[in-house]
Amino acid sequence: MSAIKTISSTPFSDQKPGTSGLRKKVTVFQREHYLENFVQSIFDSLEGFTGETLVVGGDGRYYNDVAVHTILKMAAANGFGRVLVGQSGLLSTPAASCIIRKYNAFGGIILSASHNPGGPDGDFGIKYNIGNGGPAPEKYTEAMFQRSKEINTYKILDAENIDLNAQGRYTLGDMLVEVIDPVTDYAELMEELFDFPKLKSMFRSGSFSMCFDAMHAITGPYAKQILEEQLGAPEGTVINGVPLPDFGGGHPDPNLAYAKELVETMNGISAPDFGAASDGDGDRNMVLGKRFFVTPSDSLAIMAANAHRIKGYKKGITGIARSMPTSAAADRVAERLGINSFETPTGWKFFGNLLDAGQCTLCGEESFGTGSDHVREKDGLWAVLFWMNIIAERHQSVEEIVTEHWKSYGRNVYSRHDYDAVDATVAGDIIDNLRSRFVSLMGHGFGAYCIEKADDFSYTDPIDKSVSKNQGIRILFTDGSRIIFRLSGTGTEGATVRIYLEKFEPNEALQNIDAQEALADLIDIAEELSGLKAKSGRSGPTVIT
Ligand code: G16
Repeated sequence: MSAIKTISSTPFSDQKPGTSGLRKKVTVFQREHYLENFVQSIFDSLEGFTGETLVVGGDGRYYNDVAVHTILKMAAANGFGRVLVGQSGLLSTPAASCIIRKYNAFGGIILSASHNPGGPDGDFGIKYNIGNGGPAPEKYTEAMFQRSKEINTYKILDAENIDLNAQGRYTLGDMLVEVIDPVTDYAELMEELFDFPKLKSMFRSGSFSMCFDAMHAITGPYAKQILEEQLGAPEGTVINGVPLPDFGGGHPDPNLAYAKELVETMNGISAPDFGAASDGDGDRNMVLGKRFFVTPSDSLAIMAANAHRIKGYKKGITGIARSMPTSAAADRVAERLGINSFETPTGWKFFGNLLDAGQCTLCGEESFGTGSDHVREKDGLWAVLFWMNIIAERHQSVEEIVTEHWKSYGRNVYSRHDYDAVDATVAGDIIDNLRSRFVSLMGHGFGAYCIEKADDFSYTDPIDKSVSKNQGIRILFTDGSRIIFRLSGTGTEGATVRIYLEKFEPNEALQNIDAQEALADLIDIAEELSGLKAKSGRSGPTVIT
């Protein structure tokens, strides 16, 4: 009989969850009691889970295995009845969401720092998802933070580690542990939503080729099974398909800067028809055509405009939600379809209530995230299959699909400039300074541009009426162009300042212009307003997407 031990510890002051859970350097999580304190703070903030089911899994990054064993023993000591855990402790974020929903679990703990680098000197993260499968809303994360500041003991079972490498049923104290295949449930859901026979015949006929870059992260096994085994894509379609604890030394963020191998392939002379990548935990996606990049904002709009062609969405979509910094391209589609459109703060947790209430079907963010009501997380491979399905239905190239969309709706030219690891005080001062000038900025002209309004985005959730303030500085121009300044909530080093730039181009003749060129004036205005380069001593952004 294993004993439950109560261990004394002292609180840490820095366990405040950010945009998506608690993310810190691995070395921080390795501090004595650090992980345990936070896990106990999660459990102490929840009610009514005795005997219930918890889902546990992570993206396989360094420290995943250690953390999973600790969480299992703490779940047993705290009274959970059953844990479903992915084999080897692996679950992609969307798969975890799918499994929580499918098996009516009480909630889930996902171990990931998403797109942040991994390894002993990299990042680690932990987040709690509620019973709808989605990230815990702010009232939960705030309760966890408050608890973490006062916690002085945690409970853990004194037991041997169970073997997570073999599927099967085990017991830990009174708790049942089921080690499950991480891919099966997710793959079944994808087959319900998309026309697998059609995708299969597209590969079989040789009329379609693709490259999927799993970036040595969690989607490797998912993409290999679904694309290569189930849909018959040639072996080698999935590159970097073996998950590694340090992502092979790479930065598992599917964007033009970090998905280098894929970008080179898609820019080559013999580029396949379609390119895609997903991130560390499998919830982000990047979509590319031959020598053609689809911005995540456009991707959401195009998916919405084509949803009626896709098996799982034929009945129609009720609405589209996007995060505030995401371009307004999706709003134009919602308007034409006569359906709801929502503008929420950054963070997938803000979509949960809208999805649960049936107010929207598709959601998306400029940060390479798209998803729907099939789970309550953004979903990388789902978005890739959605695009493949659009291509199968329309028999057009990615570029043709995007440019036709622009022709029909106009183009929201868009770009994001990131300044990573800026001194946190400097970054905070820049934001405070902008905030203090809202009134004087209104009516201010910069060449052809005139500021109509400047504010700090605030959101009232239409369902539970909760209010989230200070969600990003918006500089809105009279012609509909926007510059947004925001501090990232997912970085672990200094502050990451994000500048989001957007301009609407209705004129077809001007739509094929390079985004940086089209946005050059707004880029200059952003510097004039913020003095970011001058104050941070940087010559330019770390990453442009
Ligand atoms: C997380 C959130 C997203 C958010 C993104 C960027 O993504 O789930 O909703 O858009 O962070 O946040 P920030 O701009 O604050 O860094 P992920 O993929 O890291 O879980």
